[in-house]
Amino acid sequence: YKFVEKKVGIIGCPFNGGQHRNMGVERGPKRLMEYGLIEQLEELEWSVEFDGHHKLNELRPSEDPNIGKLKKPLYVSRVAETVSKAVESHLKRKQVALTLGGDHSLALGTVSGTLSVYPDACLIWVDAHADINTPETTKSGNLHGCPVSFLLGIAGKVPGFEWINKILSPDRIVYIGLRDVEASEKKILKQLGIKAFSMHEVDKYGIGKVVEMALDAVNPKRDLPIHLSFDVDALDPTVAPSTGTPVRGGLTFREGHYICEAVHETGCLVSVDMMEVAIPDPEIFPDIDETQIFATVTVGLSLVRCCFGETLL
Ligand code: EXY
Ligand code: MN
Ligand code: MN
Ligand code: MN
Repeated sequence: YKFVEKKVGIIGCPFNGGQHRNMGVERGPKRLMEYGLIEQLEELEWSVEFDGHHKLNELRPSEDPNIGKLKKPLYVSRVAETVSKAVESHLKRKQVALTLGGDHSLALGTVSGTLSVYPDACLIWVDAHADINTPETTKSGNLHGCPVSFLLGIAGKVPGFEWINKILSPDRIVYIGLRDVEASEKKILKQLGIKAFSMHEVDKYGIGKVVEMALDAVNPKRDLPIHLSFDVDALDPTVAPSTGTPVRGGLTFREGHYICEAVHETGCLVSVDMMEVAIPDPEIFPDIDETQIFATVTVGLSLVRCCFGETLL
């Protein structure tokens, strides 16, 4: 490993404030841990540190009015700042930071934390969505659709978010798996010249070539630290049905795993997010059953294991 020792710090983030569906993304981290994540990483000979799930609901302000369209801006910003410090502290101890979500607004914190320890890190964002709306372009007002714009410094000033000062350059981010990108977001991607491999490119070139091109774009010499932000909704809903915003036509089981295996092989991985695993209440979402939840949690775990060196042979 080029930057870390064989140690991982797990940051459990039961949080749903960046979105409005009541689907239970805040229960993802606990379930991932209950299914044996620590043991699985230890089996791969990692030394694991886990100091319990963060009590993020305690950071919920009593008043949190919308700012423009943005919903729960203060809650999201406080949580992300806390998460950023947690990631930073694990990275400073030469651990890989592994953050379990929770909704993807958490990446405001995880990526900021990574950049504060590794300012030249690059970001691989695996998602059905680009999550690059700005406070001006967002229609939903959900901050899990906006983290990338804040990280790039194109969000403008929003009260509460002043702490975000580590800015990611547009040539250090690459997307894989996109298929539900708003017109406003397409415009931003174009304007900034951001490299993105949608499902169209995955179909055209195959995942092997796409990952190689993605790495060549942001990390040509394979000498920069990598932050991998994996939104489980990048996978096809037949593979990962239990997530807040599923979109048809996604990555297969193997394509998702290939990404994690190839990123692991670079030896550059310093920070991983596994986000948007949802555990819905059967009363509210009767269409999602235990089998689908099981499939989603176990695929999340096996993606993580591949990031930490699990191989097929
Ligand atoms: N683009 C939509 C929005 O801004 O609300 C949908 C975003 C979904 C985000 C999910 C987590 O990746
Ligand atoms: Mn910790
Ligand atoms: Mn996302
Ligand atoms: Mn998504």
